Amino acid sequence: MRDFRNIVVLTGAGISAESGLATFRGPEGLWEGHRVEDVATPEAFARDPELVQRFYDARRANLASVAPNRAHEALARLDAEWDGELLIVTQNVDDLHERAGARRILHMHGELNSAWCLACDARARSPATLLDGPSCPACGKPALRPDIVWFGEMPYGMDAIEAALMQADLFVSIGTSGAVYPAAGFVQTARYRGTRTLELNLEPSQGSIFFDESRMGPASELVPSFVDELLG
Ligand code: BV8
Repeated sequence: MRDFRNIVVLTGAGISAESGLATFRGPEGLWEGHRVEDVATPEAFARDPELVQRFYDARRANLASVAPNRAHEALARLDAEWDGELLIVTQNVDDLHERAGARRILHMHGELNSAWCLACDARARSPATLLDGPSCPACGKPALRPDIVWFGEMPYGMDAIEAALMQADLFVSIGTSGAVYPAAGFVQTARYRGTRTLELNLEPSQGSIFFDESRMGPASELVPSFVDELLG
């Protein structure tokens, strides 16, 4: 574990599960009581903007009541102490990596705490709720949507992610089911380049077979011991 220089970490909803945030693929495929396609698509927003705004307002409000767990804290320690390259690519829209102190983060699916103005394209810290049509801080128009990458929309930072994967000698996937692309394809990009691949997950993901090594268990246990191994 000690002869790596450049690391890419991919995190998913599983790393925030022990902080109390729901993962996506729970029982009967409901997510916070909704089917994903009813709330996380541009079509859903066009069809029923109020339903979608309420859904994200509730998740944004819930952030205040949860805290980072030992897995987020371990990655923040790695970020602080690792003198090689490190990029934490997260599919999560929560702010738990930041609140744990990590810095080298890329939110490829956007963030609950960011709002995107459909009138002027500006992005800014989101007001607590978007339901009552707050005005955009840049242009003043009441045209703010959640700055979240919905299904069918292009994830953020793909060039930076590809560049980091090209340099990486270690790719670690934490708490993701490997169900959503393009994130689920990163392990194959890494493998193709001969990068070592490690999965830390509660159960085998859909891409488990592509990993050199898979460790099963809760992130709050696996991630701290993995970081201890790396930092020697
Ligand atoms: C795009 C924001 C193209 C929403 C999200 C057919 C084949 C291939 C691809 C597609 C296809 N049909 C459609 C597509 C594309 C689609 C896709 O992949 N669909 C899937 C369903 C098949 N992808 C897209 O649309 C993406 N965009 O492709 O654009 C394009 C090209 C050109 C121009 C324009 C566009 C955009 C995808 C992003 C969607 N937005 N999030 C929101 O959060 O509100 S995705 C959503 O799923 C979240 O980001 C989430 O992170 C992500 C993946 O889920 P996971 O994080 O993995 O969570 P999940 O619950 O699934 O799994 C949790 C895991 O944790 C489990 O394995 C569990 O065992 C584990 N776990 C649980 N507890 C713990 C734990 N592990 C450790 N410890 C624990 N305690």
